[in-house]
Amino acid sequence: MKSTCPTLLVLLCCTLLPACSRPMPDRCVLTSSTRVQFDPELAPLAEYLTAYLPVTLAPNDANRNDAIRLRIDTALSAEAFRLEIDASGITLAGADYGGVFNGIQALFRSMPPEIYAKTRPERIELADTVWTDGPRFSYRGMMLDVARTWQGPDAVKRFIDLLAYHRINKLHLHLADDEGWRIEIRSHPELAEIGGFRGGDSPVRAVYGKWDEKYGGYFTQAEMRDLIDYAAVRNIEIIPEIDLPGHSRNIASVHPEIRCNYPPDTLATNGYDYRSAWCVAREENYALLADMLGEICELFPSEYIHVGGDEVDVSQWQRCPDCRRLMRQKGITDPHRLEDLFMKRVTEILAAHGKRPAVWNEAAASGEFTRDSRIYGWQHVKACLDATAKGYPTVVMPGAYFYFDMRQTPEEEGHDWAAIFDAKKVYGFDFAELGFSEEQMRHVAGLEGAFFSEAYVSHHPELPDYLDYMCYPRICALARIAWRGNEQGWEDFYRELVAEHYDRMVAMGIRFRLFPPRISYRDGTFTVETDDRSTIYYIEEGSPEEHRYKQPIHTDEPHRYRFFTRYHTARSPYVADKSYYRTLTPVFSLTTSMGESSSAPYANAETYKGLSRTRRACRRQDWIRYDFAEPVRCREMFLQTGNRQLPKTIITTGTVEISYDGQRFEPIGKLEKGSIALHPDRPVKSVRIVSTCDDNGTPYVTIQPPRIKPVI
Ligand code: TNX
Repeated sequence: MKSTCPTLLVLLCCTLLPACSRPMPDRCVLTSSTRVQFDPELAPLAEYLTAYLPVTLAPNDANRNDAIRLRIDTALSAEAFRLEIDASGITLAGADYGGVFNGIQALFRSMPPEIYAKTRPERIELADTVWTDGPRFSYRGMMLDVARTWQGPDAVKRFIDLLAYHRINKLHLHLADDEGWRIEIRSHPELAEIGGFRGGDSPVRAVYGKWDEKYGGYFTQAEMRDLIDYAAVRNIEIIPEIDLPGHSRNIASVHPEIRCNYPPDTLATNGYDYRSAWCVAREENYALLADMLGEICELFPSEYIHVGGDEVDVSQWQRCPDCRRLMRQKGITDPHRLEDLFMKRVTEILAAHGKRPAVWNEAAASGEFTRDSRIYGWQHVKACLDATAKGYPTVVMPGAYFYFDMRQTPEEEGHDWAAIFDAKKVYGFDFAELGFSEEQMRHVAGLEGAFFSEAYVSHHPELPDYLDYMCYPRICALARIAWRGNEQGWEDFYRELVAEHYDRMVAMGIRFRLFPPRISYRDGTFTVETDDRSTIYYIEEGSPEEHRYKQPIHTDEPHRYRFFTRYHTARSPYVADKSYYRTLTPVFSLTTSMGESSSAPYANAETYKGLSRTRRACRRQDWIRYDFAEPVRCREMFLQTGNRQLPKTIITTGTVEISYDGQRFEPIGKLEKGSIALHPDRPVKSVRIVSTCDDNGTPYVTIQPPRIKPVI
């Protein structure tokens, strides 16, 4: 497939081809009198065009010379298109509906970026072009987790629009997980009516986000049907996921009987029930699964239904007398094989509705799983290598390259379990370098990015800032390599991003992330530079006020400055001199009223090497205490409960007391999202966090080492 970038074509035309040096009126010009003609099955696309361009529909008006003509040309390969623009108008032929849609996106890219703002400019003039192109992979996906952070129909439509501009053609919707159930099931309305809301008086506990309030939501089937249609117009297939048999604490809170049959160990954990998996041996479970998956199969037109299969805690099955009996009957000794049995039953349910299963890579680890399935390789590259080697059609999405809930530099927000990476690393994903053979490549269905949303919960879910910042421009890089590959090279793609995609994303209203500015601090002077047309700002410690950076800054207190850039809707992360990040590690001892976990003892935090955990959840009046060997003088002391940047396993509400002599304590503040930043004016001997909540929705409290900034 020949592919040519539009700027290159414009340049080529204008320098080499006489056609383009014709006077202006001879060019293709779109105005409100421009008509769109189309083959009947392309009607939704003609309609789609009218939202962006100043054109009107003209189904039976052939041969007008100012028309846009949308055609099917079956000689092209799947999803490919040929776009021809000249003075006679625009002819766009696609192999199929998707091909024409992809051609429309190519057409948009040869227009001023404002068209994405749907302002329908009055006149658009276009250079002559012949552009033939088609995708590298038939599967170009993005996963959105609406289970952890609920996002309603409007937010998902916006997300779909943005994906469509990038020619992503699959939206994998993570609809059910431990923390939320987001789709109406008519035969069991309680699943969504109860499971769609957590906290407050819901049996679904709050583990993320708000604690004293019941909140959430779910899609009715009518809303979902509307979304499916909306996506289909934009050449996007929605693939639903119900995560089974693990990640099922939500449905187990609504239907506790689906869990394994043994008394849970809830005493030491203040009532927290660990059990999150469906019992494999309980026959009634398959009737419930048949009901709910049956409705999912009827609702979603996708060939594959994603049924999860990741991170199953098999210890629940090992403790269950019924599962143990089943293992003996079947002659299995490895409890992981129970997942094969469960998935086989689920596959039969799907097959009865003409559907195939899609699963996370763990579900196919034994190799027993049906080859009719599609595997989503997420844990690491090796999981993708293994799945393709076994011959499974595989969606490649290892977390270290494609999980956009990962943070992008160490100081930013987000997870870090898979890697810390930005769009450059996404773009650099290279199958050959990573060891995929030609035979394995034949089993690669395509690529997918993912946005898991447990770290989004506290970011005003109603605002797209965090979602956009985490996803863009990483999705631009994903879309490019899924469509074309990365032969163009990073430097060139980066220049294209800045010169073209940035303005497009601004017009789309995306609050995307800019790459950080380059800063240097030498001989008492800060110098800051960018190469992306952005404006540089800085803030000084102790004040939120933003200042324009206009010239180098002279200071002998470099730790007080943080720099960042803005470009319309976009912004970069903060960057600072290394002195800003410097911390002290004074000797201290940690004690709590909740006991010490043997797997994450106090010593982890005391040595500043890791995190500690308590043995149980917190109750009112429980405390955590830090005693420093010597009083500590500092400009800031940050105390944190919970995992870093994740509102989970925290003390949800509490007060903080400080002592300068280790004996007399005085109140100094309240926890916010499990943490507090103190700015003591005297050396500190001890601090104490006191819980004001009964239960924190998780089985323990996590304690981080204190982060103490020196007085400089
Ligand atoms: C792993 S991806 C998970 C999710 C988390 C995600 C966070 C997968 C199949 N399981 O439950 O949300 O990491 O990055």
